[in-house]
Amino acid sequence: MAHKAVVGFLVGSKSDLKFVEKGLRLLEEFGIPYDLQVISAHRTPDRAAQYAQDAEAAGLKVIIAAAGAAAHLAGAIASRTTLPVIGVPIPSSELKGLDSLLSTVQMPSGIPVATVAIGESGAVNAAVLTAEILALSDSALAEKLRRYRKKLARKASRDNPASREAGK
Ligand code: RP5
Repeated sequence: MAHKAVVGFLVGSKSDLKFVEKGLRLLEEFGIPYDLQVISAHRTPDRAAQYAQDAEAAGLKVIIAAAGAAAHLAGAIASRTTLPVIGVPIPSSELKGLDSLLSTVQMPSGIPVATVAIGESGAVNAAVLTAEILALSDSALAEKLRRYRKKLARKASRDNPASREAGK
Protein backbone atom coordinates (compact mmCIF):
# COMPACT_ATOMS: atom_id res chain seq x y z
CA MET A 1 0.00 0.00 0.00
CA ALA A 2 1.44 3.41 -1.03
CA HIS A 3 2.72 5.57 1.82
CA LYS A 4 0.13 7.87 3.38
CA ALA A 5 -2.62 6.90 0.95
CA VAL A 6 -6.05 7.76 2.34
CA VAL A 7 -8.00 6.30 -0.57
CA GLY A 8 -7.81 2.79 -1.93
CA PHE A 9 -8.60 2.93 -5.66
CA LEU A 10 -9.26 -0.59 -6.89
CA VAL A 11 -9.92 -1.75 -10.43
CA GLY A 12 -11.00 -5.29 -11.30
CA SER A 13 -8.66 -5.48 -14.27
CA LYS A 14 -5.90 -3.51 -15.99
CA SER A 15 -8.41 -3.09 -18.83
CA ASP A 16 -10.53 -0.86 -16.52
CA LEU A 17 -7.79 1.75 -16.12
CA LYS A 18 -8.78 3.74 -19.22
CA PHE A 19 -12.20 4.36 -17.68
CA VAL A 20 -10.86 5.69 -14.37
CA GLU A 21 -7.96 7.90 -15.54
CA LYS A 22 -9.92 11.16 -15.12
CA GLY A 23 -10.99 10.15 -11.62
CA LEU A 24 -7.38 9.47 -10.66
CA ARG A 25 -6.28 12.84 -12.10
CA LEU A 26 -8.97 14.59 -10.10
CA LEU A 27 -7.85 12.97 -6.83
CA GLU A 28 -4.37 14.26 -7.67
CA GLU A 29 -5.76 17.74 -8.37
CA PHE A 30 -7.43 17.70 -4.95
CA GLY A 31 -4.14 16.55 -3.39
CA ILE A 32 -5.64 13.29 -2.14
CA PRO A 33 -3.07 10.47 -2.00
CA TYR A 34 -4.40 7.15 -3.25
CA ASP A 35 -3.29 3.56 -3.53
CA LEU A 36 -4.11 2.12 -6.97
CA GLN A 37 -4.47 -1.66 -7.14
CA VAL A 38 -5.69 -4.20 -9.68
CA ILE A 39 -7.72 -6.58 -7.52
CA SER A 40 -10.52 -8.86 -8.67
CA ALA A 41 -13.37 -10.26 -6.60
CA HIS A 42 -13.33 -13.31 -8.88
CA ARG A 43 -9.74 -13.80 -9.98
CA THR A 44 -7.98 -12.77 -6.76
CA PRO A 45 -10.66 -13.16 -4.08
CA ASP A 46 -8.18 -13.75 -1.25
CA ARG A 47 -6.26 -10.58 -2.06
CA ALA A 48 -9.52 -8.63 -2.24
CA ALA A 49 -10.57 -9.91 1.18
CA GLN A 50 -7.17 -9.19 2.70
CA TYR A 51 -7.06 -5.68 1.25
CA ALA A 52 -10.46 -4.84 2.70
CA GLN A 53 -9.59 -6.30 6.10
CA ASP A 54 -6.32 -4.34 6.32
CA ALA A 55 -7.63 -1.07 4.85
CA GLU A 56 -8.63 0.79 8.00
CA ALA A 57 -5.48 -0.10 9.93
CA ALA A 58 -3.45 1.02 6.90
CA GLY A 59 -4.96 4.50 7.21
CA LEU A 60 -7.43 4.41 4.35
CA LYS A 61 -10.60 6.48 4.81
CA VAL A 62 -12.50 5.65 1.62
CA ILE A 63 -12.31 2.83 -0.90
CA ILE A 64 -13.30 3.26 -4.55
CA ALA A 65 -13.88 -0.01 -6.39
CA ALA A 66 -14.34 0.02 -10.17
CA ALA A 67 -15.27 -3.16 -11.98
CA GLY A 68 -17.11 -4.41 -15.01
CA ALA A 69 -19.37 -7.33 -15.98
CA ALA A 70 -20.54 -9.29 -12.89
CA ALA A 71 -19.02 -6.47 -10.87
CA HIS A 72 -18.85 -7.85 -7.33
CA LEU A 73 -15.65 -6.06 -6.36
CA ALA A 74 -17.20 -3.14 -4.46
CA GLY A 75 -19.65 -5.40 -2.62
CA ALA A 76 -16.98 -7.95 -1.74
CA ILE A 77 -14.80 -5.17 -0.35
CA ALA A 78 -17.70 -3.56 1.53
CA SER A 79 -18.51 -6.88 3.19
CA ARG A 80 -15.14 -6.82 4.97
CA THR A 81 -14.77 -3.19 6.03
CA THR A 82 -16.91 -0.46 7.58
CA LEU A 83 -15.06 2.23 5.60
CA PRO A 84 -17.25 3.95 3.00
CA VAL A 85 -17.04 2.07 -0.30
CA ILE A 86 -17.86 3.78 -3.59
CA GLY A 87 -18.62 1.53 -6.55
CA VAL A 88 -17.93 2.55 -10.15
CA PRO A 89 -19.67 0.32 -12.73
CA ILE A 90 -17.36 -0.15 -15.71
CA PRO A 91 -18.85 -0.57 -19.21
CA SER A 92 -16.39 -3.27 -20.28
CA SER A 93 -18.74 -6.06 -21.35
CA GLU A 94 -21.23 -6.62 -24.15
CA LEU A 95 -23.95 -5.22 -21.87
CA LYS A 96 -22.15 -1.83 -21.77
CA GLY A 97 -22.16 -1.45 -18.01
CA LEU A 98 -25.81 -2.16 -17.26
CA ASP A 99 -24.67 -5.51 -15.85
CA SER A 100 -22.00 -3.77 -13.73
CA LEU A 101 -24.43 -1.11 -12.55
CA LEU A 102 -26.98 -3.64 -11.33
CA SER A 103 -24.46 -5.93 -9.68
CA THR A 104 -22.78 -2.97 -7.94
CA VAL A 105 -25.85 -1.06 -6.80
CA GLN A 106 -28.15 -3.86 -5.64
CA MET A 107 -26.50 -4.61 -2.32
CA PRO A 108 -28.51 -6.39 0.36
CA SER A 109 -29.57 -4.21 3.27
CA GLY A 110 -26.88 -3.44 5.82
CA ILE A 111 -23.83 -3.50 3.52
CA PRO A 112 -23.92 -0.36 1.38
CA VAL A 113 -21.99 0.49 -1.75
CA ALA A 114 -22.37 4.13 -2.82
CA THR A 115 -22.80 3.50 -6.52
CA VAL A 116 -22.01 6.27 -9.00
CA ALA A 117 -22.61 6.59 -12.75
CA ILE A 118 -21.34 4.07 -15.29
CA GLY A 119 -17.85 4.64 -16.71
CA GLU A 120 -15.72 7.76 -16.87
CA SER A 121 -18.31 10.11 -15.34
CA GLY A 122 -18.71 7.66 -12.50
CA ALA A 123 -14.99 7.59 -11.83
CA VAL A 124 -14.91 11.39 -11.77
CA ASN A 125 -17.90 11.50 -9.43
CA ALA A 126 -16.32 8.86 -7.20
CA ALA A 127 -13.33 11.18 -6.84
CA VAL A 128 -15.57 14.18 -6.08
CA LEU A 129 -17.66 12.20 -3.57
CA THR A 130 -14.46 10.99 -1.91
CA ALA A 131 -13.26 14.59 -1.64
CA GLU A 132 -16.62 15.57 -0.14
CA ILE A 133 -16.34 12.83 2.50
CA LEU A 134 -12.77 13.77 3.39
CA ALA A 135 -13.63 17.49 3.37
CA LEU A 136 -15.91 16.93 6.38
CA SER A 137 -12.75 17.04 8.48
CA ASP A 138 -10.48 19.05 6.16
CA SER A 139 -11.36 22.69 5.58
CA ALA A 140 -8.63 23.21 2.96
CA LEU A 141 -10.12 20.39 0.91
CA ALA A 142 -13.61 21.86 1.37
CA GLU A 143 -12.29 25.11 -0.13
CA LYS A 144 -10.80 23.17 -3.09
CA LEU A 145 -14.24 21.63 -3.68
CA ARG A 146 -15.89 25.06 -3.69
CA ARG A 147 -13.33 26.24 -6.25
CA TYR A 148 -13.94 23.10 -8.33
CA ARG A 149 -17.69 23.83 -8.42
CA LYS A 150 -17.00 27.45 -9.45
CA LYS A 151 -14.72 26.23 -12.24
CA LEU A 152 -17.49 23.93 -13.53
CA ALA A 153 -19.97 26.81 -13.47
CA ARG A 154 -17.57 29.14 -15.31
CA LYS A 155 -16.99 26.52 -18.00
CA ALA A 156 -20.73 25.92 -18.41
CA SER A 157 -21.28 29.67 -18.81
CA ARG A 158 -18.46 29.99 -21.33
CA ASP A 159 -19.92 27.08 -23.31
CA ASN A 160 -23.34 28.71 -23.45
CA PRO A 161 -23.76 30.01 -27.06
CA ALA A 162 -26.10 32.77 -25.82
CA SER A 163 -23.39 34.25 -23.58
CA ARG A 164 -20.91 34.11 -26.44
CA GLU A 165 -23.22 36.04 -28.74
CA ALA A 166 -23.76 38.65 -26.07
CA GLY A 167 -19.96 38.90 -25.69
CA LYS A 168 -20.23 38.00 -21.99
C1 RP5 B 1 -14.04 -7.43 -14.52
O1 RP5 B 1 -14.07 -8.06 -15.75
C2 RP5 B 1 -13.07 -6.30 -14.68
O2 RP5 B 1 -13.38 -5.26 -13.79
C3 RP5 B 1 -13.24 -5.89 -16.11
O3 RP5 B 1 -14.11 -4.78 -16.26
C4 RP5 B 1 -13.88 -7.11 -16.77
C5 RP5 B 1 -13.06 -7.69 -17.89
O4 RP5 B 1 -11.74 -7.91 -17.45
P1 RP5 B 1 -10.60 -8.38 -18.48
O5 RP5 B 1 -11.07 -9.68 -19.07
O6 RP5 B 1 -10.48 -7.27 -19.51
O7 RP5 B 1 -9.34 -8.50 -17.66
O8 RP5 B 1 -13.66 -8.25 -13.50
